[in-house]
Amino acid sequence: LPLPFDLLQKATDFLQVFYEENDLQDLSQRVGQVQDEISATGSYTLTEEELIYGAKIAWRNSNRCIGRLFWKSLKVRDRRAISRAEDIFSDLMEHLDFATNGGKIRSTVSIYPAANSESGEIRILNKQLIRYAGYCLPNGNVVGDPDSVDFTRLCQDLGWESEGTAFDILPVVIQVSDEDPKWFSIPEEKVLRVPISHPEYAWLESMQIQWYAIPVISDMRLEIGGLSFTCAPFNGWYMLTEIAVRNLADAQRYNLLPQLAEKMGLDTKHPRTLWKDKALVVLQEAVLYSFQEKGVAIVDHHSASEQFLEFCNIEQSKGRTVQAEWSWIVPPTAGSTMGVFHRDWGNEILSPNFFYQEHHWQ
Ligand code: HEM
Ligand code: NRG
Repeated sequence: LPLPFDLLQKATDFLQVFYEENDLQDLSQRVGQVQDEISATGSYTLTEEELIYGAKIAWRNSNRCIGRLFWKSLKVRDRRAISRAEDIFSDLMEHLDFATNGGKIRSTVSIYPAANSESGEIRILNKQLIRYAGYCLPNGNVVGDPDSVDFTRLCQDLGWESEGTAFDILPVVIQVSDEDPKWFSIPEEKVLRVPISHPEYAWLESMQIQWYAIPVISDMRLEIGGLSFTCAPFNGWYMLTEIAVRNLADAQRYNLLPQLAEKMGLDTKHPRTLWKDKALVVLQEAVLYSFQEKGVAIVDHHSASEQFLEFCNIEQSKGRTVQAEWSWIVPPTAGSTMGVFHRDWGNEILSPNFFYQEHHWQ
């Protein structure tokens, strides 16, 4: 945790931006108040308005996010009064309902109490609220998501049991300060799943592929005005390539391209037949079609690229310089067909922002 002097500096920097961007008066009065609070208690409390706007700036400042055009419409759930693991879990289920919204996904962040020198910190140990388990078989093969194997083992060590399918939803594991972590199963009705089929290739449905509707990142630290919200899960909607090009296609993830190419009758003996490229396009068509059929929000990478460039134009017109990490912004397929490929940006880390934090279970 920052020293009181650092904290006051960071609080002041944030409040300056908050007051300026919202045309507010009496900044110095508010800074004085925060200074008194820090002197008396070692920390301070953001007003609800400050918290809401701070979370929106954190999204706007996320250098790796291509979805930032919509930063102002982020729904911020102020949940700083909830601190028991059981209560956090049931509130997270409400986050899922609200954000999923039957497929009309609402970008949402839920903010639980800030880390504090007395009460410690609250952590969700999962990378995302909804994610598939991964099981390593004795022969070395993996059932499910290989990226979840270690975390799945942790859940099992805590006493979690499951069916062992390729698409088991992991439990949510919550740790409050130095208590033992507690796990909670997500009721099936909280999880919107999208079965993947293809408008022309009926055989694709028989592969029984699926993905979940909503990515809720649950392991990042939200920093606003020097305060650390170590439990602040957020979601938007998916970009197509995240699911179709990475999660389902990466060799170290679901690795579906060889199976797909086989069904398509492609020659997989030699890379120059471009069988991977062809299978990748079919998988993208299928994921896009399936989400659209189910009425679940998703953005293709070409539209996302245009939206991001619009965000850049708006920011520039407001006198702000966009910071962005090129290698994360440019989508993992068809790169040079998109405007973002032909641009570059500074990559300075501004605050408020979202940061990685140690996974202290590993
Ligand atoms: C990263 C898209 C909403 C914060 C990303 C990535 C994509 C993306 C494609 C790269 C992910 C990867 O390669 O693994 C979108 C879309 C959204 C959206 C389409 C729809 C609204 C949000 C929201 C927030 C956010 C609501 C926070 C309030 C971030 C952050 C990262 C990120 C912090 C970096 C994650 C990391 O470093 O692992 N986003 N995003 N995004 N996004 Fe967004
Ligand atoms: N690539 C990850 C999700 C990372 C964040 N992506 C978003 N965030 N779209 C995956 O599960 O594929 N968001 O807040 O919408």
